Amino acid sequence: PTVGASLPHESALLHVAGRAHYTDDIPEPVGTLHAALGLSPVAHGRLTGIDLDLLRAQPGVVAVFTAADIPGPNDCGPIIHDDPILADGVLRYLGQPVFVVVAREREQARRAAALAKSAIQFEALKPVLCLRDAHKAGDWVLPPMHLARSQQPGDAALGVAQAMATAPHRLQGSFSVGGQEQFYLEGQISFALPQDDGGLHIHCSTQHPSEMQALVAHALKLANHQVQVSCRRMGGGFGGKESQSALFACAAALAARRLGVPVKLRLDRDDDFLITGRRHGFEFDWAVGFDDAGHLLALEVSLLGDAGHSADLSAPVLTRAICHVDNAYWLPEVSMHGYLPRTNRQSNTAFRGFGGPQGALITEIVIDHVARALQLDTLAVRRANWYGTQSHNTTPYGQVVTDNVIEPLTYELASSSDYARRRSAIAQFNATSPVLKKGLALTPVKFGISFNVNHFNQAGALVHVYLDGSVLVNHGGTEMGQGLNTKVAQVVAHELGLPMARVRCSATDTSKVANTSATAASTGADLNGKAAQNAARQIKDRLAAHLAAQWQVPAQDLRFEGGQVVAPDGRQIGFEALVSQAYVARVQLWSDGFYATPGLHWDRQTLTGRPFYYFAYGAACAEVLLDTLTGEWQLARADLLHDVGRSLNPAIDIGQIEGGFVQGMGWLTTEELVWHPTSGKLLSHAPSTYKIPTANDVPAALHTRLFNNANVEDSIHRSKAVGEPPLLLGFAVLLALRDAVAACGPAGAQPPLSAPATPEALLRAVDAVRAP
Ligand code: MTE
Ligand code: LUZ
Ligand code: MOS
Repeated sequence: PTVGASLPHESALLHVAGRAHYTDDIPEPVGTLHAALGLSPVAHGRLTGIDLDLLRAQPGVVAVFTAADIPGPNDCGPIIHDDPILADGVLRYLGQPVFVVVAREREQARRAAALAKSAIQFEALKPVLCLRDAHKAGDWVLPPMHLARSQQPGDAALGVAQAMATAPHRLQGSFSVGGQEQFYLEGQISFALPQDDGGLHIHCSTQHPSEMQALVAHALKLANHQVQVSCRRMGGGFGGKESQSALFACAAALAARRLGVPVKLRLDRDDDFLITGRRHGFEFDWAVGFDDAGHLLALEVSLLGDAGHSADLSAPVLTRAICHVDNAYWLPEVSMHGYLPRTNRQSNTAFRGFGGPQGALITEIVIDHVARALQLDTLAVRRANWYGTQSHNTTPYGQVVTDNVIEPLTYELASSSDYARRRSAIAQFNATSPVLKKGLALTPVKFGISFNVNHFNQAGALVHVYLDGSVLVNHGGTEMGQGLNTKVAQVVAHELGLPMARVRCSATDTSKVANTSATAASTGADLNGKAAQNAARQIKDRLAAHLAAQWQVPAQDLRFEGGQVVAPDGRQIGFEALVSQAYVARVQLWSDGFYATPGLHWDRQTLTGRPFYYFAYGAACAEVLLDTLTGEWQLARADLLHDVGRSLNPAIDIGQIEGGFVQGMGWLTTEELVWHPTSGKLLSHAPSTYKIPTANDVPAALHTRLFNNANVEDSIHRSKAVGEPPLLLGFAVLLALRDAVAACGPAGAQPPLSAPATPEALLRAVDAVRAP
């Protein structure tokens, strides 16, 4: 069988041998020029001029382009058109691209671009660098979002306030969580090649080729059919190449179009940090009302998402944050207020989880407070609040949870991780260990699958069967290491009953499948798998009809398996032989395929509907050992149990789960973004100062298992999306660290610990809970 088998990633051998071609490995035609971007040296200013003569005089420089050279609109914003390609009039953040310099060699272009400080003339303006200040001033990139749900009749917000007022216990607080750099190993890159008829072919490392095509065409006043965008693979995207590959595609395309020669723009890592946005950091204010058992009777949360200077994808990110505040919990009375303050910083964007992790985290933090206040075990309080299966199963946004497995899943993990025994062993250890403290946490995940922008939930595919019986598959999704091409090839191989070696996925290309959605929201295999299956089925049906007529058997009785087509009476023919016959009989041997997720609806005004096709579930149990003298810590053990439905490829899914967990842990512990408080320069703009997890941070004891649970919805082979949900498994590490810090204080101590929980932050929190 191909579907459900742990087959290696389609490019595994190329990856490990260093032979996989990325955009920068495409051979450069003679005459290729190289671009670099000149960046704003201030966080906020009025752009008064650019010393083009200075730049043009630099060695190797061929041309310099500014906003004035863009033939069409100077805009590369994905939804709202507030994102200039090159600064025009206003400098919005330190690092904003202001000009493109093109030179014979990449190094020459970079040296000239580095003169931006002297070449850019401006009048400095006061930058807004504090989220809370921007919020107080009411300066938001998009209008606020409010959602309240109450069990009382009448005004929901009033009902929640009443439930809060009458709750036996109340707590309130603030919490902040930092942003996160995608740190794709392959940086942003675009390579634009002019065509003889005035069109452009762009090789771009992007999760969204169709949008790159549209934005380039728009900026250059071309028709979409004149712009072809291709991407064979990315060295990671993690959301950072969903919208923000556009600026580089547009800049390279502009230069190539104006000069009539191929132009490549490959960013240096520091520039990538300074130019592009990241995961939105959030600031939360919360209040909770609860009873003696820890039931959350009322919850009020305000969410400030750090949008940066423009909207980018912030609206759907904030929407997803609001739609994940419930995480796995029934919140009978809840009110949420979401805001996107504008600051003079990089524009934040998609990152694995897309606001969901931020929204879900705040409720985990609230529950942690409730459990500590009541001196109950945190898992007991979580358990008291799970969504029900028959009742207590409507989300704040009105979707009924029909596939809830959180209780059996966490029960299984609590047993396999020996939670109860380790909980008491840790209490004993902490009682006699003044310096080293242990902490333990088991946290759940429920993650909604589908784009919350309804119409993005569609996909197309193109399947060719050649005369030798080999199959070439193209679909709208992009490969960023997550194994999408492997899964789609498995689906097609399964459908046609062929071994994997007979099926190949080719590069994503706007000239093959049109108007595709970004490969995002974890929907790659759900959408493109179904579209490719649809295409393969049509070919299979035609082949079956052809053979059925010849053999006088019902077409539906023919089975495609093991490279053969077999009739009930035992007659069989090889796939290749059948294909040759069908060709001679003039049967069409290629097909398109299409899929649109059924049953979704969403009202953007009221924030209600059914935004998600289904939910993916998971849980993680983490144990940490904290040195309270240095703030250093170790992840002693982690147990992960995750629901991928009926797995298309367990090996790939486990890779996604472990990778997501470690990436989530990095976000919440070591990855700290620091901007200079007055200049607004991002100071942590390289791996020297920005610390992502390494192989050494993966615990020796890491137990990952798949939860056996077929999707209740008719997803591709009843599998579930796996790309983003496991990132939320990393919560367990932060909550285990809170647990270890709490162990330094008296019973009921509330560690003042936000995220990322760096060693410095841990030491401050330890001091605070120890203080009398
Ligand atoms: N895995 C790898 N190796 N590299 C990536 O860039 N991106 C993640 C996730 N897993 C990513 C990854 C993100 S943000 C998403 S949305 C999904 O993969 C996208 O792919 P899928 O929809 O095919 O799961
Ligand atoms: N919605 C969503 C989106 O839920 N996830 C995404 O990645 C996304 N991207 C663009 C627009 N809406
Ligand atoms: Mo993923 S953040 O949806 O690209």
